Formats: sequence, structure tokens, C-alpha cells
Amino acid sequence: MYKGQRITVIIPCLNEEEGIQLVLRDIPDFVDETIVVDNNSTDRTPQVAAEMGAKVIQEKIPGYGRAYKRGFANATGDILVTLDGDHSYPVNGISYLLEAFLHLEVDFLNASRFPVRDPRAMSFKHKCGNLALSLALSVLFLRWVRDSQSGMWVFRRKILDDMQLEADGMAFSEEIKIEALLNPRVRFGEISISYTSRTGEIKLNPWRDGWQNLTFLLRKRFAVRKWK
Ligand SMILES: Nc1nc2c(ncn2[C@@H]2O[C@H](COP(=O)(O)OP(=O)(O)O)[C@@H](O)[C@H]2O)c(=O)[nH]1
Ligand SMILES: [Mg+2]
Repeated sequence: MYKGQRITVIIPCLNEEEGIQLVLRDIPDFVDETIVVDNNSTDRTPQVAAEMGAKVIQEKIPGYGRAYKRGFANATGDILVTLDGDHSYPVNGISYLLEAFLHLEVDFLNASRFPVRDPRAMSFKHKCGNLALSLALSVLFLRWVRDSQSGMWVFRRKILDDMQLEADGMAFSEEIKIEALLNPRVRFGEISISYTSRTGEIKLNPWRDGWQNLTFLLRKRFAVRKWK
């Protein structure tokens, strides 16, 4: 519990046996539930996560978005915190983010990786891609978002009831932010965190996923959206 709120941490993992150990080792004691969503990893990710006390859930259909949707359906916390299983996001910063979340009185807090302080954390190509996608989102939806591709978010679980989350792949990250931004009943905030180089192999395919995320933004912008 953190200040009376039940906290669930959700981590999607595809072959992250090294990274997930480092992440789970640092999960703060106030976290009530840690869910690792595995997608048929071929290494020991699910075993390692279970041994370290996480609740491991299997999603048969591949995809970052699929994994998150499965994790959300199983989460019981009042506040959900997400991050990668590669130890690139600050696990020790969860209390800082929760404090900011409560202090700012928001319902969705995006942890921006920018400015990137660790020169090894993100290549120039990835920085350009991230900037282009964030600019595209900001222009299309008329709201400034510094890091549309960040994988670390803090939000109230109940806001999921109003969301229509369709992306099964990497575009899920921008889709959940758009769904939060578009909902007039959801207060959206963004603060900067420190981002470091990942452990293990990257799963993102920069050109393929970058292009898919861009076309997804356009489709999402011009889709007819009905609010409940
Ligand atoms: N369960 C699951 N996790 C995935 C999948 N694709 C990526 N991930 C995880 O999602 C997180 C983000 O992927 P990553 O390669 O770090 O992308 P990046 O942070 O955008 O460079 C990592 O923890 C991956 O292991 C997938 O298909 N299924
Ligand atoms: Mg990552």
C-alpha cells in the first residue's frame, strides 16, 4: 500500500531473464502485487520471475499490447505502474512517480525519458524516431506529449473502463496515452525520469515499429470514437 492506495506493478516480458531479475530485486516493499506477463519466452524469464515472487501470467498471442491487456485484466490495484523488464526504467523511482502522481492530482502520469542523460541509453536514431513520433502525436491530437513512446506510466485502474485499447503491438504505448488525453474526465500529466541502457536484446524493430506507430497514429486520429 502507498498512502492508502493498493499498488500493482505490471511488466511485459519477452526473453528478459537477466533484466527481470534486476527489476524485481528493486521493487519497493509497498508494492502489493507485481505481475509479469510472458509471451512464450524461450529463456527462463517466467521461472526467474516466479522464483522472485512475481505473479506470472501467460499470454499466448504475441505482442506488447496483447501482454499489457492481459496484465490489466488480472490487476487488482487502485493504481497501476508499468515498466519494461529490461531494467532501463528506474525501479527505484516508483515512489517518486507515485508521489508526483498524488501531488499533481492526475489520473495518468507519463514518465518521460527525455532529456536522456545517459549517452548509452538511446542511440541518435532512436532519439530522432521518438521525437518524430511524439511531435506527430502532439500535432494530430493538439496536446503536447514529450515522450509518446515511454513504457513507464502510473494511472488509476478505473480509467481503463473508459478506454478502447486496440493495438496489440508496440503502438499500444501511444494508444493508452491518447485514450487518456482524449478523455475529458482524465487528468494527464508527464514528468521526466532517468532512463538507462537496457540489459539483454531489444525487442523493438525500429523501422518496422516506427512506421507502424506512425500509421497507427493517423488511423487513430481519424477513426470515429464514441465515448460511453
Ligand atoms: N510479453 C511480451 N513482452 C514484450 C513483447 N515485445 C516486447 N516486450 C517487452 O516489452 C518491453 C519493451 O520492449 P523493448 O524491447 O524494451 O522496447 P523499447 O524499450 O521500446 O526499446 C520489454 O520488457 C520487452 O521484453 C511481446 O511480444 N510480449
Ligand atoms: Mg525497453
